[in-house]
Amino acid sequence: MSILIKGGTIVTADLSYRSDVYCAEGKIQAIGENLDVPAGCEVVDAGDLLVMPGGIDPHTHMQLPFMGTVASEDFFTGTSAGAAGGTTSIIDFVIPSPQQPIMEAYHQWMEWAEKSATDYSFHVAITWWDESVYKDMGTLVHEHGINSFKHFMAYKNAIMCEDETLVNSFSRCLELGAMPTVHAENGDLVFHLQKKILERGITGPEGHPLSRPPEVEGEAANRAIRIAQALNVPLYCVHVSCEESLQAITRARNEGQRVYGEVLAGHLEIDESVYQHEDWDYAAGHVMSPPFRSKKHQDALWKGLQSGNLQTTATDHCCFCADQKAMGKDNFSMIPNGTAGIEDRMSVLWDSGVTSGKLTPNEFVGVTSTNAAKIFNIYPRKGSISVGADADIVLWDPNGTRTISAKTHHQNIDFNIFEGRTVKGIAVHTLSQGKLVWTNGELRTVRGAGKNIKRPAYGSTFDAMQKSTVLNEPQAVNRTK
Ligand code: URQ
Ligand code: ZN
Ligand code: ZN
Repeated sequence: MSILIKGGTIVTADLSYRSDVYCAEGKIQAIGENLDVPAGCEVVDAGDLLVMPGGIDPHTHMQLPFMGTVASEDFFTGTSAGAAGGTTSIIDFVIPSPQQPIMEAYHQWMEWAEKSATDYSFHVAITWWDESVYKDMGTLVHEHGINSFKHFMAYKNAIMCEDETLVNSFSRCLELGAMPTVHAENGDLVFHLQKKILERGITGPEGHPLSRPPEVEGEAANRAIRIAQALNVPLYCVHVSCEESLQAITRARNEGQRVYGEVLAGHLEIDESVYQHEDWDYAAGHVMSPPFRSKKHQDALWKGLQSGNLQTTATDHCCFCADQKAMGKDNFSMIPNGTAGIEDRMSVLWDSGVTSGKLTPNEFVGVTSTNAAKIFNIYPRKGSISVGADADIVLWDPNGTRTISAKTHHQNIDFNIFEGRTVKGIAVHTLSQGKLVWTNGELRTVRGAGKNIKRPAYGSTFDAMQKSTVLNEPQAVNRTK
């Protein structure tokens, strides 16, 4: 099976140029003009299209058991919907229940993910701590290609990490050369505020953002950043939603600390007025954490992306249908948190970011694919158009348009936060492992075709950081008397 992508303009994170791309055996075999290809090679006419690395969504939760239910999107339907929008790889999350053996949870998620249509990888959440967790983190890094560990600072009495676990796990990450990541909201504050708001008789979705104001996120982001600084370990902040977190990240980065920030397409484009909507289902459909914020924060997040203080975009694709959201009909804190995004992230970002001039096409590739590949140590296998890279490619029509709707999307959810929005910038063809999985509006994904992507521990970055930690080792004072 080989494919020649002919007549397109290659757009990578660092340059744009006209050339053809020849793919075979799942890899990019050649880039150039007048390429010599075997008889029978399929030719895809890419004239007027941009040839970009397939999107990487570093934050999804397919079929996540959460808040008493299970996310409605599974690994096959979710990766298929991603392909329809130009995304060809996901990094999902293994989230052990507290006291659940980490390796048991890992094997469970690997089994669920076998049905994926495109490639997948995992962050593993550390939701509790003892010596077995310490050991299992080593097994995951050394034997299973895991190089990132997630820490939920929210969700008290469930998967929330106390500071002691953050310190233990971050320290272990440094030993292993793995990236710690955080969901930064102060879970104790959320718990307290939820109680206060419910006591005031506010039970609807409008209570959700009231219980998670920006300072609740800013405090946790800053705390995680300072813990990482004290331990001399890098840090990746997921779904940065407010100015306060961005300021904490920017300050750290300006002081040379290795901190990365991720922003969701939803947080860039959807504002908090959705929670005031008179229709309960509509407001509840937007309940996710951190909540959507005011325009002030959206503007700050865009500036974060433009300035390079935020490096990646994601979706936190975690789908719950109306009947599931209704579990919180009388109490907003029981509404399963999460919504969709994997199919629309790239079009929304192109429509808002590139057509407006906020981002160049090259920067668009950086924030939708290449930066995540680099941060999570799978570049240039992923996130590049280069010989030897996986042939994960999206042929993008910068002038094509589509109108987003739950009635037509491929996501397995009855709601879409971008409902009715007509976006410019669409995926015309998507290739995964060198095969067409989306072409001219038709999904051609195959259940189980996706591969698990092993991500090696970090070498140089961490070696230097580990050494500097040792070099700065405080020396005992030699007191002779
Ligand atoms: O917190 C997360 O990232 C998961 C549980 C998805 N839900 C959400 O509201 N973001
Ligand atoms: Zn989260
Ligand atoms: Zn998440």
